[in-house]
Amino acid sequence: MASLARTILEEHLERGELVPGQEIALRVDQALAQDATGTMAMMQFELFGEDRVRVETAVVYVDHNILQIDFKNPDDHRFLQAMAAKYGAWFSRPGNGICHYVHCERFAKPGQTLVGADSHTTQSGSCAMIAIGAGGLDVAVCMAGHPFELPCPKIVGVFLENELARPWIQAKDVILELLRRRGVRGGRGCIFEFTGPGVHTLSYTERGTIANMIAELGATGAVFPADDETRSWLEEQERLEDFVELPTGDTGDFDEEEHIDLAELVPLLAKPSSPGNVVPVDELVGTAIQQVCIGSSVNSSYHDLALCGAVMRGQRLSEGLVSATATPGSRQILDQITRSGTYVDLLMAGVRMLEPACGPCVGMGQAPPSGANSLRTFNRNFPGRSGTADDQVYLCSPAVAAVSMLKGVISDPRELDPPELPERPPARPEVVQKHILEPAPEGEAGSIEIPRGPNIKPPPEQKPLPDVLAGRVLIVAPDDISTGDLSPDGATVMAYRSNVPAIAEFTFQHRDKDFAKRAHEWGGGFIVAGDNYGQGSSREHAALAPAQLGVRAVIAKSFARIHRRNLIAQGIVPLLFNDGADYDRAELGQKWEIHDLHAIAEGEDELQVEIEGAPAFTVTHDFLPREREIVVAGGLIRYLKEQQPAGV
Ligand code: MIC
Repeated sequence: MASLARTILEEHLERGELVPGQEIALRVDQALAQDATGTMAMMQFELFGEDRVRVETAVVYVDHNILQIDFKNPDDHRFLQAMAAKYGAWFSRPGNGICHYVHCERFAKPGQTLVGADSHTTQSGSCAMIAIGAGGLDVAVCMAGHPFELPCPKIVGVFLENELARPWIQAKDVILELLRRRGVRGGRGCIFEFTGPGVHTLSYTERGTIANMIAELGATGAVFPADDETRSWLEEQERLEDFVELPTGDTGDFDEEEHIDLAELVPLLAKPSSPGNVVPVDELVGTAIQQVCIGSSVNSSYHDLALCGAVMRGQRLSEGLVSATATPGSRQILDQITRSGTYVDLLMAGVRMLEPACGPCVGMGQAPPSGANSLRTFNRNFPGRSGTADDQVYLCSPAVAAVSMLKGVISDPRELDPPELPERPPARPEVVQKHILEPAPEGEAGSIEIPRGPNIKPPPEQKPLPDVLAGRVLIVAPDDISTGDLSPDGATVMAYRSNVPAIAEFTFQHRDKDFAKRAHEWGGGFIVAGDNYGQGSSREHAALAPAQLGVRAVIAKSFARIHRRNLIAQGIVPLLFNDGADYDRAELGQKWEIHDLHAIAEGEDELQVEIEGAPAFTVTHDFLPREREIVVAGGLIRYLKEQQPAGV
């Protein structure tokens, strides 16, 4: 019997064999995009000339760029609303909630595949589906009816034993434990399938927390069983008909195994500034904090907020804090916490109540003071992501956040008596569903005009790849460069997501503010980097922006999954050092030449890099068969155009 993950992969396999590392293509049932990645994705979809999306379900959410400080973001929202109506996608209005959360509520279906233009699309794995984050162009290609290509993942069976010592030990501690063991590179090329007796003790939203943050391990996805808990979740969402029985348990065909005793876990935190920097709470107790933020897609469930509300009931935020915020994951959660009294408990305690959206998690307001410690229940703490360049963000569970908020220092919740939780009011799905707009009927869709504001610029045209690339080294970057380093988070920069020439000016802004200027002066060049280049988000702007500045190759020790593919799709060649020691020879401004790039399509695996005034060295790559052709074509759009001249 095959594992659940393999069963779903098998049922969706359009090309290839399920052998880890080999190229496969999967039929896609569902696609999602959000406003920060969606404008570019939808404009790329337009290039395919399709009248309607060609997946069973496509949803466009507005949840990221929701600060409307000028015309740019609302212009994007208006554009997306019209695009969704015209091309057959559902449109989730701003205020409905965070895409991952709302998707789990309203669309996730056991046994299906979902590809989404957001790295935390993995959250829907909580509903026994294969849910994968991808760049906007890859999602557009799926929406146009093509299968999703990826290297076949390994399946890691995660066996859970016993039960969490609730309320103080939470699902966040499970995923932080995996990050403590494996680090931010430890899940690359893997789908984590959760199984064992302990898995059935986890609530649906606890599973969502774990599936969401599996992205922080660099993983392809996470999958949870379709069991009684899934059935009750779907029943409460008035979608019981979406439930299907699927195989589960130890099927003996996992490529690797992890074993976690839930009863043994302790509260864990990720220190600044990496989700992989995990330590037990004991090591940090007493650390001063100036801000606490509860929420983000990973920890904004009813229970997450209810626990915080119960801890804070009748209390006041510590005076040491500059601010504290709470964000519900969706309008349904907002409705539930309003009815349970949690909203008032938090409000009266001095917590600032934010609307259901990504908010401070992606630097949309609520930046912490300079150099201050900010404690957040979020999924990422890459440097500068909060909006403050020298931020010190710690990631933790809602339990740790609530107790620390009370005390003004990082605290161990186990020192407090568990509070009495309010009764959970039943969910009311119509609260959100009413504001998810249906696409226009096919007959009417053709006449819908698409309004394009002045900041909405078409995707840059892809250019052919020269056989020889010559240029200077623009930066020698360290390990674990995040896509936030490449294309920063926050209200100012993200407002340019629909305008590649404008957003390109911010490339590497937090690390090297002269990068864009240098790239202009030198007419492009090479990026040299260490391991795990491009970790974190799915934003293809982290590839589009350097491409706009004339970068045609990145030479690194290794790449993060989504970003590697975005580079290929957007016409930048991701090359690997054959010998990692050659990284140390790279210097800013050195003149490099790479020859015979076109030979990659003919099967060449090694290329020579000549350095002016120094010995040459070799680089290699890990392209899948079709990727060799995409790279040489100069990007995915050019490749598809060559394949189907009439289509794209
Ligand atoms: C993130 O959490 O990093 C984001 C912001 O949701 C990104 C998407 C984006 O940059 O628009 C992601 O996870 O892919």
